[in-house]
Amino acid sequence: TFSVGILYPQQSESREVLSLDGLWKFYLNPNESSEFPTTETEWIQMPVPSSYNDITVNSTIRDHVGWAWYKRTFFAPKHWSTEKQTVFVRFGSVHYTALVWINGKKACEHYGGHLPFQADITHSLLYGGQNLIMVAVNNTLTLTTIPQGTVQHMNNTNKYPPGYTEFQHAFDFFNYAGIHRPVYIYTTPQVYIDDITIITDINGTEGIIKYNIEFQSIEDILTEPQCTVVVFDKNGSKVTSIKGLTGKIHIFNANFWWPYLFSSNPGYRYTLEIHLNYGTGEDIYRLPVGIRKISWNSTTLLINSEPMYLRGFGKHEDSNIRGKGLDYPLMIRDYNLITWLGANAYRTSHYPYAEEILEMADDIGIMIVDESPACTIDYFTDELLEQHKKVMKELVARDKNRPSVIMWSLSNEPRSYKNQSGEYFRELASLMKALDPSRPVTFVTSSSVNEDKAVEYMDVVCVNRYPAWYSDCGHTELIKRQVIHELTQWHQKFDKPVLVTEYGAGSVDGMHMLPSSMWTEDYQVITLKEHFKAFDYLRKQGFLIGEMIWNFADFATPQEFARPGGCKKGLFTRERQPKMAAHITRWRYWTLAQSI
Ligand code: GCB
Repeated sequence: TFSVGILYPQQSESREVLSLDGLWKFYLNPNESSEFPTTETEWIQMPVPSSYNDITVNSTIRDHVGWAWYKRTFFAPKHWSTEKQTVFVRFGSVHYTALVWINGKKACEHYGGHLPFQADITHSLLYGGQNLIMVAVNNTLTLTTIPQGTVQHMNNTNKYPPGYTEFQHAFDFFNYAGIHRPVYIYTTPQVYIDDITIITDINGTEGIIKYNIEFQSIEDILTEPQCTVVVFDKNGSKVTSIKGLTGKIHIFNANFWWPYLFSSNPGYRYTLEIHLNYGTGEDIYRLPVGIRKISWNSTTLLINSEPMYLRGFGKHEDSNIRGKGLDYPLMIRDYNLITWLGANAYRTSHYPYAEEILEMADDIGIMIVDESPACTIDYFTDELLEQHKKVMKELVARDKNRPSVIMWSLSNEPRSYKNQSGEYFRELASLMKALDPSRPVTFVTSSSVNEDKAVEYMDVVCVNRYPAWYSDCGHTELIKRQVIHELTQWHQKFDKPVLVTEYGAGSVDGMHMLPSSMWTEDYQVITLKEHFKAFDYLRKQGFLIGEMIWNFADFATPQEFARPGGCKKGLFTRERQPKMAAHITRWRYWTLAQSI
């Protein structure tokens, strides 16, 4: 069967889900081939989901660039063979290239991390018996992958042994690799719901849900299946129901989806219970839906016609030991810290985060700037553009129904001062408008106002800037002047709302000095405070739509002299304990929330 949808696997009356998370066997391929490991291969234990890099004490595994193998066995229940159905294997994400085999038969290939993919494995399984799944993973990046990277061959034998290579990338986070998110096997009935697209709108107190349901079938069918959509409120009471594969649902006196601290009932979602009937068969899938409408103009971003001010930060999927692997305790700890801070937004810097993480954002009411993995693009080629478009389509397919996603970010800090970047981003922005006209599109610039070639095609200007850190070191007294001057210029030149997506300073937790000095917690606090002064001035000018600190927590980077054990610009340590900066941010964000 051909599948276009990438709905999250869900158990229902008609669907079974089997988790393949747990311990897999792992083997690092020392050479550059993806050939099947031989029988003498020594497999070690590897948890899934997790990055493989920091699990062992072996720097060869930590720093590996190339192929790695995963395998495990599982049973497919016997009754699956007696029912006409499709069985899929679905990966939340694998870094970066993934080849998957079931019982020695190739199931699929996928290029690029951070996004889900799946394969129909119905005809490869042994039902009522044991099955083997093998996954080859390759974390090599090239100039035509998203993101970009290079492998350098070092030929100077005075310095390097023969065959010595060095992997390089321009982005500032450790290139973690492996099976990073949950792996599921799931079943669908003969005729099944393949995809759901919803667009919501509001009209006074009325909520409108436009929906469209795509179905697939194992065999050709002669008539259209019947579809019934039943809407439930948050308490599980039935609100209304409607028939048809596509339609418009009206909810009178609806509860809208609002951001955290904006309403007493943020993150409100209804549930659409979709019944797809064909003959005696039925498929049931439940989709939570937040009703909200995003609009924007040259100064303001609005949700449900109310102007929004984003209080947040950039984050990373990063923590000790598991690297970028999805970790539920960490995820909930992070959301507890986010609400403790009084934040209402963050950017998924610099790639799409796990679906489980966005699900929480929907639920709590956190506004998400949903960023693609195209971090720090340097060489703009047609081949890369094609790859970038493919990634954006996959991202929209995955996240289009999420109320938390309020903006798409095409890239972080591409070299947008280069001439070719203009046409490149013009094309991407128009693709996004075709895929989803309901959300603003942006990318995050670090170019100067006068040199940037791509911001003009965006709906919102997003800027990363580090006064008194990457320029004028030690001079926090310059921050207010520089921030006010630069952000005003961006708005005046492009006539668009401005969002500060990164600013801040590094601090080694526990290090203090008065007068303050770079890398101390004191310096980080003063840097933030000086920015707050500039933001307060700019908010009165009316075009600033939010402030985001870099970064929520300290995170791992490649080894570098400017990175003492990673990037230290976190409000929290990598262990998620507060630095001084977290307390003043909390003070500011709660004050802002109450004054809005
Ligand atoms: C940036 C990048 C971010 C880095 C940060 C830094 O501009 O967007 O990925 O981590 O600066 O700390 O240097």
